[in-house]
Amino acid sequence: VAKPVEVNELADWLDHFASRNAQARYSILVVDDDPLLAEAYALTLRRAGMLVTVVSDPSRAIEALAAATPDLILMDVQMPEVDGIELARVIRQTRRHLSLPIVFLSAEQDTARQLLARKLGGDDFIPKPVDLDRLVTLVRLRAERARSLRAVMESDSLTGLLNHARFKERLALELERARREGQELSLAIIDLDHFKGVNDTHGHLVGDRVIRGLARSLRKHLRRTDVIGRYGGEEFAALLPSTSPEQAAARLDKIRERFGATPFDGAHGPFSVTYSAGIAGSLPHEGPEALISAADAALYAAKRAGRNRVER
Ligand code: GH3
Ligand code: MG
Ligand code: MG
Ligand code: MG
Repeated sequence: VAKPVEVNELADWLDHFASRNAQARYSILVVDDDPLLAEAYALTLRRAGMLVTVVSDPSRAIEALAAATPDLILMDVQMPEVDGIELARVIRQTRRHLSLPIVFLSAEQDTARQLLARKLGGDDFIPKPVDLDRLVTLVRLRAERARSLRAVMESDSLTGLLNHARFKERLALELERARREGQELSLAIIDLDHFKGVNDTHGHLVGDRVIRGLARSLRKHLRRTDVIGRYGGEEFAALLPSTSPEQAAARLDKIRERFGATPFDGAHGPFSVTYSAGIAGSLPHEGPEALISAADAALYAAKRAGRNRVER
């Protein structure tokens, strides 16, 4: 008999993000008017496994940020024409860059200026000349925390999965990638069966626990590269890259069996819940909407055929 689902979900998803972060390559934007220094920092960070973009002309930093959002900006303070502190202030005016860590590299001794730099958007000061070990450690810690924070902000608060908006963004990106690489991609939409009855019988708090239990099951039994979202109330979506609809259906069916055998503590003792799922595979000339519609139609067929099943 399987153990009841535990409730300590926050620790669970923070772990999940941490393990993702452990594998992540942080992308760093280095802004320093001295090209030799900038390259020295870049080399050090690249050796530590990070992806580094160097901008020696600070007026081009905004351009670089428009092209891609890095995990962190490492920036000189004293530069001709553009002042690093002023640049940080401008960067902070963009909503998307509100939580982007900005670390200053500076020989600035004036504590009033240092304070101003923090006030206008800087997160840290690394004194020049820079201790390169310290640079790597600080950049990594800052980038890691910023990523975790962003992941939590973009996730559904009940389950820690991607929220609806973020899932759809990822769907568009992954479809694009699959097309470029000539790979298959499958979408599953998963809906709990007779969930209204679960709430009515056991109450909403128990219902919430079931929703978290399914989130946990999906995370545990899908691959790390699969993308999972809470699509609606008791509805989930999973994106399986490099997976045919047949393979995706087989996988969701195995998870369905396990999940359906998982007991939850109910008002009158243990009970279990089932789900239905619809699967669709991407077609070369169709966009995200067509894929969602096809998976939805398959889900509807699974419901009509009696629930507790996976259709494609
Ligand atoms: P079906 O098998 O056809 O899917 O039946 P169902 O009862 O699951 O479907 P329906 O869409 O009629 O009901 C979904 C229910 O899910 C209604 C709503 O109260 C419940 N629900 C939605 N979001 C949450 C949530 O966050 N927590 C809880 N506890 N219940 C939720
Ligand atoms: Mg300088
Ligand atoms: Mg339902
Ligand atoms: Mg539903």
